[in-house]
Amino acid sequence: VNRSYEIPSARRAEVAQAVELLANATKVVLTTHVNADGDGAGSEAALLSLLGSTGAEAWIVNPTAFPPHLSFLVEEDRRILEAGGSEARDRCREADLCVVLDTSERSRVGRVGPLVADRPTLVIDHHPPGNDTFEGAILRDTSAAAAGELVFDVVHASGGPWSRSVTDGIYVALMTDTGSFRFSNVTPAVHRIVAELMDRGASPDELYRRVYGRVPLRRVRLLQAVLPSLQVSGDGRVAWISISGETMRDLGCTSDDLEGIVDYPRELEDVEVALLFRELEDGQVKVSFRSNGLVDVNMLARGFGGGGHTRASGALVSGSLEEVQPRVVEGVIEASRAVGNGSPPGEVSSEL
Ligand SMILES: [Mn+2]
Repeated sequence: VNRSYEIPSARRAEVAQAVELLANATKVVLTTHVNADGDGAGSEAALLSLLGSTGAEAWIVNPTAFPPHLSFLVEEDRRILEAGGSEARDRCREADLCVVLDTSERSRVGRVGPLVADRPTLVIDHHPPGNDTFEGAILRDTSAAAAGELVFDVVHASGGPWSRSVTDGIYVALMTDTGSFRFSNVTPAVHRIVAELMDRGASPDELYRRVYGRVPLRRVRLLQAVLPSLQVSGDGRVAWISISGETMRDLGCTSDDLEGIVDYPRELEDVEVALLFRELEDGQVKVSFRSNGLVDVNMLARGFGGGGHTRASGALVSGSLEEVQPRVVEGVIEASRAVGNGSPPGEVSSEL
């Protein structure tokens, strides 16, 4: 049993290369995918702080706004630049290194892509490569729970310094990408890293409260409005809820506010597939499919013109809620009946 953290040998060379690139860089732009999450933003905050300690000038330039509830992780607000502005354009043009975090795809960094097109890049990512991958140095490990786990390796191999932004940024990256340390991507290494971050000052209860403990009232009102729509199939294996466009409008909710709602039907005992129906403004219904492992919901969603992962997928179906819901529910109940006690189609990934 390995009781202390060691950088996995499979990525040691890539970590060393990343450390060297960062140590030699003088002007660095950090970026991540559109709608930065805790992993992208936390990893950026940690690297920004690490770069500050080496004397490099570093900036965060994201395709969409830095999440306001995570800006406490960044030491200096002025380091976060608006991608559409002239300062961002200038910093990207001067950069001798662009670090792309939590994705390796050009298409995922939106309008930042063209700004850094001819700059040397270092990708730090835990997703499989797509077909539009940045060229340049890559620190990639799909077995890492978060990009933040790889950033931890970089700081570890650099010998610190372990500033508040470093410890808290990496902690938030791991906490958010692992569903607060409960998804199947959690490994002993994740907990060893967390132990080290706590030794160096990270406070789980404080960081949890800052990230998750500030729920806007509209979210609870939404839950209140939506839970009465919960229905369960006769055999208990399929459960679903629906949200009308009117409810979303009346409460001033956006799709961000729906995060986690599908867990209410999904976590019911005996449920194999959970569905969330959301009526859109354009005469379509967005259907989210979640599987607890036995049913491949990627295949199910494909049957309705969508797709995704084996355990999480989605489809846009034309028609009203009243038309679409019974049709999809019927198809899913049928498919879930057809599946016996086979082996699970796949593990849940970090970002469903
Ligand atoms: Mn991630």
